[in-house]
Amino acid sequence: DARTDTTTVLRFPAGFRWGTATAAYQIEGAATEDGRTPSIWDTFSRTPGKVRNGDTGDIAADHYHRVDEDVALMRRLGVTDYRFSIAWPRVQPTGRGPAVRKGLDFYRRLVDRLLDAGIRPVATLYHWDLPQELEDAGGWPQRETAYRFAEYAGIMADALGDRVATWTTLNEPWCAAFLGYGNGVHAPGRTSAVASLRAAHHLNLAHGLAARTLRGRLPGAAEVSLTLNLHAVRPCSQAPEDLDAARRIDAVGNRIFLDPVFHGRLPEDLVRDTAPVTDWSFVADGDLAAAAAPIDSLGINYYSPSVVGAGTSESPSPWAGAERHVRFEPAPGPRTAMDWPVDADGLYELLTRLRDELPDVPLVITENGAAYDDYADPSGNVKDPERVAYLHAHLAAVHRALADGADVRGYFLWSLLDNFEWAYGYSKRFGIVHVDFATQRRTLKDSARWYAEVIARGGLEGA
Ligand code: PNW
Repeated sequence: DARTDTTTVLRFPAGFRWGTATAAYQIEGAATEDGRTPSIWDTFSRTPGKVRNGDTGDIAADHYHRVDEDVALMRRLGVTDYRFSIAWPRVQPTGRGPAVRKGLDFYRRLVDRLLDAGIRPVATLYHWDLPQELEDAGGWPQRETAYRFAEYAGIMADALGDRVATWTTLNEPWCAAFLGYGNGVHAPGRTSAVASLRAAHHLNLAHGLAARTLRGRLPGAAEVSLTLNLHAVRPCSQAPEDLDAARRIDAVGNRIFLDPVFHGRLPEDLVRDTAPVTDWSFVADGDLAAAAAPIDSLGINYYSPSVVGAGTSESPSPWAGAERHVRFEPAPGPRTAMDWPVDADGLYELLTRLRDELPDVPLVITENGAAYDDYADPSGNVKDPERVAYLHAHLAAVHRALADGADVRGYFLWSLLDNFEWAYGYSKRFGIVHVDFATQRRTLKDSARWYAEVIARGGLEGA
């Protein structure tokens, strides 16, 4: 009887998908096994000074050898979906030619285990681990890489197309292009504004070509998607120059992907802003139409908002064309261990904006979560109260957006396991399951138990 309940429940729609997310390089390890060749992240992490403490993904959470245990963990949590990524250099070591059977077998086994456990597999084809050979041939700034990606997508559709529920082409092309080729804090560590814009364009093209290939080869029920880390950007004041700074970041952070993928066009203001950097002559006839291949949903990764004003950014900057016009302001309030502000309203703002701008596109939160240090209490329970508070606030924001008409279909918590956090190595823990990297022992944190309850209840306990 609801009237005798002391708490209200923020209930999510029936059929809402509750998942966790990971990425291949961050958890798999087994970097040289079964024919896998180096990706740009192997090269980058082995280059002194690039990753904190010299950490690499050589072993990571050893997921390659612990698939059964990790799927069993998810079954305990009761997740309906699992988002993982496929390591391109495991499947197609040179980025060209036929697939390696053992590489495919690993993902076949993972998908079989998931289906046995009643968990829907959601596969991402590219979560930043470009085969090094393709980088040596020019990487994402080269058009050829887009064609190679579409071919790899076709290989995966043929191998697993009948059993993967959702195929995501790319994870966060903004990071791949602008952190990888713009400010160089991610692999391959290049610092060239024009290279970052060329990369962004070829990632859009790669997405569209792959989406078309997938659609043509998959059974009707399979979904095709793309995941973007959209920037919830706020001007620090309503002064025209601060509004213009926010517009510039929206152009080179958000609309640079949204406009090609959903409207087959480049934002005019982006072309103007970047005129000092490039004339965009690398965009060939038909590219933007190709980028706009129909897809079934949009994945959104959200961690925190950005507050900007007129000024200049650090150099090298990831903000091609905007670096001499925009300054990022430290946001007020609490921060996570990444020093990222905790601000769930940013997620609500993003979801309601997309409700208005892309009313026909179903939305999925494909990543949300936080890095915090955890600690064991005397009885050995792993406590992470800040993470529970973060997750609660962000799910409440999703619920509010749903109530206000945003078509949000699911939520994937980043991350299932503590893992290799890119340039921060193992120093930042995003997992709801603690990993002791010396023993590879997994222990549920309080947040994992909390999330299992949310899933079982189909919603959040309110006040
Ligand atoms: C995302 N930034 O990365 C990735 O998809 C995950 O693999 C990652 O572990 C997670 O978020 C947490 O970092 C990002 O600097 C990395 O703006 C950096 C940024 C954004 C997203």
